[in-house]
Amino acid sequence: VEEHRKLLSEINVDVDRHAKMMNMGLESYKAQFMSQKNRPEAMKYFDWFMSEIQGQRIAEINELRKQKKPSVGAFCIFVPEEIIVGAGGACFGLCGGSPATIADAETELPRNICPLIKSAHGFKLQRTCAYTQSSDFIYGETTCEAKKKTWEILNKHHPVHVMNIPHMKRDKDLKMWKEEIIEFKEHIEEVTGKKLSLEEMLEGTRIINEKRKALLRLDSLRGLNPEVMPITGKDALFVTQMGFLDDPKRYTQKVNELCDELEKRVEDKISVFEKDTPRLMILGTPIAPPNWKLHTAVESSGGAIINEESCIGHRYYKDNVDIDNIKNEDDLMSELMKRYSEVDCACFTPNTPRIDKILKMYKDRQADGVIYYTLSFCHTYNIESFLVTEALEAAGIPCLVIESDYSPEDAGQIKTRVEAFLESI
Ligand code: BJ8
Repeated sequence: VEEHRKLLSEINVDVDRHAKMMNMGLESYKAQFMSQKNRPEAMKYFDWFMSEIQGQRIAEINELRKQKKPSVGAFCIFVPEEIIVGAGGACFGLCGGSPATIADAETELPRNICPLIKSAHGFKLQRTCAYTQSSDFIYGETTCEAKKKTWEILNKHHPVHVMNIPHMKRDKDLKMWKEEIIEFKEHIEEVTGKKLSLEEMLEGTRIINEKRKALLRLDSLRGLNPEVMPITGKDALFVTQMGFLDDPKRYTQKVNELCDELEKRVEDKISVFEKDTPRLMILGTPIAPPNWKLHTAVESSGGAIINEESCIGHRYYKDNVDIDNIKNEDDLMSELMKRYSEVDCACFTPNTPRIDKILKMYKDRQADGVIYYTLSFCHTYNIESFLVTEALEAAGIPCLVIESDYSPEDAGQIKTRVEAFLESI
């Protein structure tokens, strides 16, 4: 513990405030997760990871930094993490899910923007996130108005590298996107002072492909068999959230161990939900830790969440990079661009593949309903909900739309609406 405190002050964390924040987070985790019945044994690793989330993992990242490996904090799944991992470095998510930093953020940012951005910005101002403090630079992108303008302010406190992500997917947009990926790679080379080889980047891509495969395996195990649901949605969400912080090789191994156990549970018909529990899909904006409000509301009201169509969810792991026919660096950059352009974020216009995917997911999973979840003031997802719910209605799929921020105040109201929705399906 003393060593951790020493490291935290070396990276300029406000150690006392950080300790208070961590205690609050751990208490909330204990109350919401440890009280669940019949959890898989393999969740013990993830419970341990939670207890070391700003401890051992931070020590590992800073060890890499000492070896001049890159350390990159990101806010979006468009970050080409294959390149960072290929350089032997660490890539981690900084999206904020806590209300505790928002008041500080509002000293620099308007109140009426998305809480995910405000929460993360507040962590930087408070110096209470050891990941932010451990990053050589923060990866930013031009997906939404709130993000791209916040980078200009965040850059006053921490170096930010912005990638220009197009809002359409025409050939000329994709060409520019590929150039941005090349520029990102060059930026990593500048940070490390070392050229990256094709083999290194391919190795990084293999590692991340394996991680995405393991998450897809988890997604199938929890969602595709209506007879047996071997893990709660809340636990599966937490596992997915930790994928944005943990070392990718170790994490992949642990997710696969969890999947082995879940496969056995399916064989033995061990379900954590009663028969006929309504099975819901969540669609929409990312659910960053410690934002577990919706999952807690649904699963304490008699529903089960069987997947998240979100960037902390299916949108993150649904596609892999095809590396079978890569002969040179240019081929790899093209394949990375292809893979990233499959992401169906609401920042794109048009974004119809997202609707087709949702309808297919619903059918494959034989779900009973969906909740379209938008963070307050996220205009792209909020507006796109009209088109998504219209398609759902036409297909006869029950849907509840929830818009919320991180304050605990609407938790009761959300629960009431969820209960009414569950009764109606
Ligand atoms: S690929 S969803 S991670 S941009 S910050 S858009 S919630 S107003 S996070 Fe995102 Fe990349 Fe798209 Fe995924 Fe809305 Fe908030 Fe903006 Fe947000």
